[in-house]
Order: sequence, then structure tokens, then C-alpha cells
Amino acid sequence: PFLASLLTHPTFIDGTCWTTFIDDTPELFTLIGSQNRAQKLLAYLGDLAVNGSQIKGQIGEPKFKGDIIMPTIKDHSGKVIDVNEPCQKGWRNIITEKGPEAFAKAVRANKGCLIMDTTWRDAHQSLLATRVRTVDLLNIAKETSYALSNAWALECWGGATFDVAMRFLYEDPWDRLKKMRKLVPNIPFQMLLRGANGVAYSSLPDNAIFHFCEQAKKCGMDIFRVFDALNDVDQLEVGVKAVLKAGGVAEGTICYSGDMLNPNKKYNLEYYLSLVEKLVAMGIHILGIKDMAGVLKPRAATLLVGSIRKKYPDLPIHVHTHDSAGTGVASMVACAQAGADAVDAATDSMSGMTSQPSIGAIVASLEGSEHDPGLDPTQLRALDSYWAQLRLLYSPFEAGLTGPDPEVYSHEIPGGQLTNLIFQASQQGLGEQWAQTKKAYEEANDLLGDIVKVTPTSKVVGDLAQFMVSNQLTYNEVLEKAEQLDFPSSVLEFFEGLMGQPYGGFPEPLRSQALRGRRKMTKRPGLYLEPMDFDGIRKKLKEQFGSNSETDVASYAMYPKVFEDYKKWTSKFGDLSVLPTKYFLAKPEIGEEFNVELEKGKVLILKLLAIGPLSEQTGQREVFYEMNGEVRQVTVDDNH
Ligand code: 3PY
Ligand code: ZN
Repeated sequence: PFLASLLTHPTFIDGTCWTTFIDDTPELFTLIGSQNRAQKLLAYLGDLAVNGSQIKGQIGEPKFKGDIIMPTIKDHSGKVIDVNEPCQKGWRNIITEKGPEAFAKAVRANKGCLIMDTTWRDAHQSLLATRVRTVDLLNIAKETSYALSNAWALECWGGATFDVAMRFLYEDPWDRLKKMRKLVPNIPFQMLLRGANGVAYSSLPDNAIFHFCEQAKKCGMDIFRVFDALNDVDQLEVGVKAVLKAGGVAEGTICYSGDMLNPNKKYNLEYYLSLVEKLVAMGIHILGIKDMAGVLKPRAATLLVGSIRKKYPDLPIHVHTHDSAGTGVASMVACAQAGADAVDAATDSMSGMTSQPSIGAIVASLEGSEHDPGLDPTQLRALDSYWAQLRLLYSPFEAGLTGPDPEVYSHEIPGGQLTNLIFQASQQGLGEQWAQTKKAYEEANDLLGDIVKVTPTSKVVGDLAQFMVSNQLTYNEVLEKAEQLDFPSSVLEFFEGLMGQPYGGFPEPLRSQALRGRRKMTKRPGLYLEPMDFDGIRKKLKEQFGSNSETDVASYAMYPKVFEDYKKWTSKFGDLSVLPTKYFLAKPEIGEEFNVELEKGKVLILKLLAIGPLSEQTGQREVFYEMNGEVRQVTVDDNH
């Protein structure tokens, strides 16, 4: 029908100039575009129907089969709030109107302890392998703008989300950021930046970090939590400077490790206070305390936050934790009482264990006190009813956690990594091997010099632990045989200095014995790297993909191979971020009708009609879909 309408179009018959024809009748070309997109979408749906989901990490199909019931948000008098337009009231207005310093002053002057909701980033990174898709965030965005209008921020970007969006979900992380921003104009957005590593796993040239932060700020990011996995101040400085240059709110962050209350441990109060002093000297707006493993016990929290508060009365303090040991609520309450301005929590259904502590539990614990976060528990419950359904929709990515793990005080495995390791171990039955892995992790950490463990150094410790378990090596054997052992590449990179310099130096002679002549950096890696050639990248992307937006350039700079694979995927299947998750992860029932909104106002009504028999000659099957009333057919290779 499209071709017919094109060929019979009066201008076409006239033979009028083709280019003015395009200008004058854009609707026809939008149609070509959407037909093309529809065809690509069918290619994906056909493949899914024949071969099942190819999404990495997915085990089985979603437990949730129904339609998601959307919550209604009510005001204090019980009246339903019209969420057609997003809420405009919130802390972000201070950032956009008066800038980062004014925001820092305002949150310091605020009486209660604010809450950052991590549901859109760390909670699903920690519980669901970072697999929550853009469409599911956007669908609850306007309700969130109301229910969390008094929140410190929504943590919604950075960390692993950037990589996973492209690598496993075939989505553009920048597109996600821009779309979320439109629907939530009022709550500050916060992201996690791994200092000089950006959102990658090892150091990049400085100009890549500056370019990245500039793009993120332009696309709507407000607060940047900048950390370094070794608390290496030189590495941190790169990130902080890049954020300041981009005009963002710089949350310079110390990573909490070990147990400050134990006098035999490496990282003590003096260590943390001296780090804070260096961060303050860099001009940070906010101090972040990042307890990535959830080992900050309540009494340590009181001492740490209380000491910083006393020394820096004007410095806003924002604390992050994981609930792995089950003490998250108690620790965050202790932080609030000791003078923290904000603490992190996740919506109830996405909280607990390796995620953040429950927002409902923290709000209930502080309710009516001078630290009351100022959030409405009824509105929070309404929002959570959405997430309870989403958690089931993403059940194929659950790691199968069943309860807290107070052993985290010994092994100190960060939340996200603990989930990953439990998942891997549960594939093998969670038996003896799991106990060995945890013990080996602790020993590997000791071998490496008791380092701060978070991405990417946590991977180094995890890799060494798995190396020890699979080669049946004890702590002493690693030391004795170091010169002969073929250490994992991440361990060698760490020893080279590619992740920065650890506090107290590298363990010797292990480092030299493992490196066997490889280089040893004594300064931060960025000083050894050539600046990134951005003009070269722009040219390459233009040639290869026909376009080179600055955000594409930034994606390529962070993850060249992942970006190229993502582009190849989208040229085959199109932008699938619009496809509802239920149909992204599993095929529909025969005859089940569903809608996909390709773009505003362009809705496809789809129905799977039949999956044809396997052709012995070609190894293919025909899949039949009804699309907006017409039967469409797609040929699919059967990979079984
Ligand atoms: C990340 O770097 O992605 C983290 O979440 C570290 O805690
Ligand atoms: Zn975290």
C-alpha cells in the first residue's frame, strides 16, 4: 500500500524534482522509516519466537505474565494527582537556577536527612544484573516525579548501566538519560563515575573523562558521585576536575573498607579523614561515603560521619551502603543522627540484601524525628506496587538470594559482585565451592595487600580467588609459586598500576614475581596514555555508521567494541528499547495481541499467528505475525 500511494502521488507522477518532493511530503518518508523499523522489529520477534531469548544472563521466562497495573499517586488529602504532566517541584530547581554551590548550601541548611532513591541504578545493578530497561523506567517516571519530589536525587545512570545498556540490552544509554530527564524535570539525577576510569573498567586518557562528563551534563545529569576503587587521590582528581569543568555537582567520594572499629585493620579514622581533607581541597561540593560492601556498622557510621561533621560543619555528607549483612537501615539511621545530609535507599521491593536498604524502613525509622526525610510513605508504597511487579517481570535475572550474609564483614565482597558470585555458585549448587570462593576471596585480598574492593579492583580480587579455587592453591602456595604462576590478566594489570596506586603500596615480592619484567607504573595511568583522538573517532563513526553524534563519540570512547556491536545489532533489529519487556524477553502466546509504540503516535498492533515447520533444506522457519491487520511473514534461521 505504501508503494502504491507513493507511485500514485501527484508529485511523483508529475516528475517534479525529487528533493523538493521529500521536503514537501515528509509524512511519506516518515512512513518509509517506520516501515523499515517495523520490518526490523519483526525480524527480532521472529527470531525470539523460533530461537528463544538471546539476552545474555537470562534464565527462563519472566514469572510475571499479566499487564502491569499502574499505581495512582494521591496527595495528603487523598486526592488522586493527575500525572499527565510531570511534577515541577523539587531540589533540582536550585541546581538549575542557582548552581551547585547553592545546592550544597541548601541541603546543608535542610533540617531532615534526605534520601536518594537508587532503584533506577544500583538496586537493579545489585539484584537483577543491571537488566532493567529504559521503557520500564520511563513508564513509572511521571509518578516518580511526584512521589519522590522531595528526594535528594534519583540515582539513575552510570556505574554498570552504561555498559550493560549497550552490551546486553541493545539500548543507547544517552537516549535513556535524555528521555528520563524529560519526564522527571524536578528531581536531581545522580550518576556513578569511576574517577579516571569514567564508566569503564580501567583508566582512560583524561580528555575522554572530560568529554564524557560534558556530554552527561548536557543530557541532563546533575550530581556526579566520583570515586576511585583504590581511593587514589590522583585518580579521583581527574573525575572531580572533569565534573567541575562540565558544571556538574561534584560528589567526591571515599570508599569505606574493612572495619574502622577494629584497631588491627588497615583503614582507620585518620586514613579516612586525611582523604576527606584532600577531596575538600579539590573543591568538591558534596562528600560521598561509599560503603559498597555494606560493612559500615552503625557504631562505625556514627564515628565516621560524626568526626567529618565536626571538622567540616558546612560540608554536605551523603552516605551509600548495601544491605548485605542486614544492618543497612540501622547504619543509615546512625548516619542521619550523626549529621549526614542524605542517605541512599531503594524502593522496598528492590531493596535488601545486596541492594540498598528499604526506603520504607528508613522513612519509618526517621518519621517524626528531626531527621524525617520528608517523603510520604503512602506515595512510596504506591510507587513500590509498580516495582513489585517489575521484580517478577525480571525474574530471569534473579540471582536467587535468600537472606542476609553477615559473613560480608570477613570477605568484604561488594553488593553487585556478591550477587554475581552467588549466581555463578548457585549454577553449581551453592555447595562446598561457594564456601571455598568466599574464603579464597578473603585470602586473595590479603595477598594483594588488603586493598579497597570495588569495580574494577573487586574483579581483580574475585579473579584471583577463582584462580586459587580452580587451581587448588592455598595462600602460601600462591606466595611460594608466584614466579611460575600464570596469574589472571586483571591481577597483572593491577600490579602494573593500571588501576592506580593502592594505599600502603603493592605487595612485594609478589608483585615483581608476578610481573616478571612487565612495566611498573609509579604514577596514575592517565599520565602514560596518549590523549584520545576525538576528530579521528568522529571521522571513523561517520564513515562506518553514517552519523557521529557527540554522545555516540563518547560511547565509542568508553567502549569501542561494545559500541560497534551495538550498532550492528540495531542495524539488524532496530531500536528495541520501545518493545515492552515482556515481549523482549519471551514470545507471546499464539493469538495474543500487543502494541508497540515505535514513536509518538505510531503504534503497531501485533499478533503472533503461527510458527511454520522447519525446512529441512534451509534450516529455516517462517513466522507469521499480524501487524496492524495485515499478515506479515519473516524467515528465521532455526538455531536449535
Ligand atoms: C560500580 O562501579 O558500578 C559500582 O556500583 C561500584 O559499587
Ligand atoms: Zn553501591
